[in-house]
Parts: sequence; C-alpha cells; structure tokens
Amino acid sequence: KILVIGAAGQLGSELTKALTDRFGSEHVIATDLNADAKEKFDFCRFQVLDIMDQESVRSLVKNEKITQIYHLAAVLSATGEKRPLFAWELNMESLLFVLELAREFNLDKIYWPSSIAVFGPNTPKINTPQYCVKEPNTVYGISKQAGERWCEYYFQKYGVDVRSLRYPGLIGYKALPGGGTTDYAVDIYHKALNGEKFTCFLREDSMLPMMYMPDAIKATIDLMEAPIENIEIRSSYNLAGMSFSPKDIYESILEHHPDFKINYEPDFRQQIADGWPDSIDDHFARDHWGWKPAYGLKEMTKDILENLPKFFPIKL
Ligand code: VAH
Repeated sequence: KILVIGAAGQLGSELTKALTDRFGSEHVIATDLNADAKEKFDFCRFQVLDIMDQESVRSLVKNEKITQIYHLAAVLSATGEKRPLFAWELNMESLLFVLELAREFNLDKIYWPSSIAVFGPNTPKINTPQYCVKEPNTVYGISKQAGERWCEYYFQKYGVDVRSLRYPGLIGYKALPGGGTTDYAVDIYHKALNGEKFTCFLREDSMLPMMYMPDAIKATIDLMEAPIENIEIRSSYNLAGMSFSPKDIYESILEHHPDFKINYEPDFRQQIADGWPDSIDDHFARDHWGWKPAYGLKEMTKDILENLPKFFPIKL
C-alpha cells in the first residue's frame, strides 16, 4: 500500500492519480496538510496529515501496513526564501523522518523528489552533468542537495531503496502555480485563456530546464518500477524534458492567441533563476532505466490550452 505525503501539491495531485490508475484506489492513501484538498481526491482515500506530526505518520504507516512512501511535501524555492529556517526544517526533518520510518518498518521503496535547484551559479550551465560543482544559493536548493546526500547514505548504510529525480521546472494544468520560480510558466496559460495581459517575473531571455507534467509522471513511475539493480545512482538522477525562456513560451501561445500580451518585471526570483542551469544532461537516466521525454514546447502548449479550461473555468 502506497502513502503519498503532500498529495495536493502540483506534482502530488497528478502523481497520486497516476498511482491510483496503476495500482488501484484501494492501494493508495493520499494525504496532505490542507483539509480542503479532500474534494480533489474522489478517486482514492484521502486524509489530512501533517508530515511534521511524526506520531500520526508513524501510526498510519503501521496501522495501514504501508509498503511505499512518496514524500512530496516541501517548501519550494521562492517561498523558501521568504521563510528560510522553516523551509529548511520542513524539507529536511521530514525527509530524515521518512528515511528512518523506511529503515524501522523495512518499507519496500521510498520516492523523494530532488530538483535542478541543487545546482548553483558556478555549475556549468549548458548540458549540466550529473556530477559537477553544486553550490546552491537557495534554502530549497540546499535542502535538496543535503537530502540527496541523506538518500544515498540510507541506501548504502541501511539498504533503504529510496529513489529520486532532479526535476526541472514542472508545468501542469491541474494545479494552480505554487511558490516555485518556474511557476511563471504555469500562470502564463491561465492569463492567456482569461484574455489578460501577463506580467512575467523573469527576464524574457531566462532559459530554464522545464518538463511537461505527463513526462514527469512517466519518469517517476518508470524509475520506481525499474529493477533495483538498474538504479545505479542513489543521490538523484538528472532528468531533462525541454528548455525554454519566457519569450519562447509566450511565442508558443501567440500561435493560438494572437492578441495575448506580455510584459517583463523581474523580481527576486530572477536571481534564483540565474543560478540554475539552462539545460541538463540526463544520459544516465536514459542509459540506466530507459528514460525518454515525449513532450516539447509546442505539444505542451497545445495540450494545456485545450485542457486547462476543464479544470479552471475561464472567467468570461
Ligand atoms: C521551484 N518548481 O521553482 C520548483 C522547481 C526547478 C524548479 O524545483 O522551486
């Protein structure tokens, strides 16, 4: 039985559905801090759970005979910069606790997302390699880098089968933009569909590694289903989908909405984005467990513009 922690987040809301489709609703328990999320989970069991309430998490794992945990709860990059110590405590304490639970209850597998945020300003920016200098300058990035070290430690020392991906910016239409630096690329579609001008908080030429959510979901399931001997990297795998700038995504939308307008007002998130790579080398994921992205920018934009209105009614 799979426990999803942080199921109502941007990744969680789509990954939980994919896990339910694959394993059946009776094998998935979606949990989140936000009680309002219950209405989103009509396809599997949902219950309120605060990952920092360790006794409740432990008794749920024990009583429900949980065998896998997808730990998706975290404070993202932009929000983390507003509350550094809280972000560090939540991101780190929760991971360490989940790794300890895995060891104590001998859980089958753990999934924990890392991010391109582990890379910093002095990391090579083009085709960033799996192994390179990583001096992240956001609390979120520091917590993801430290988290990767702990994942590898628990695998090597205790045999905990914890697996991880360094996601690029994830773009989906089933959840509103969160506290991410890449979330401009989610919000822009809402503005285009509502006939509003879009003010972008990054410069028009800010190139970032990105990925359409269906690709991220496929990569996660492929990674978790791969035979254990194929998973040779126990920190976190580089993963790439596409790279684009605000100008690129704006132009891909213009083809469908010729009157759509954009202006650029970079804020504190520009400095975060400037510390991240432009593109990622993910050859180890391709070689070790057959990763291959399916979506480019044109296909993503077409798919989102078609489907977003089904999830968020357009203000007429
Ligand atoms: C963020 N969406 O912006 C996340 C992600 C690579 C970006 O980690 O914080």
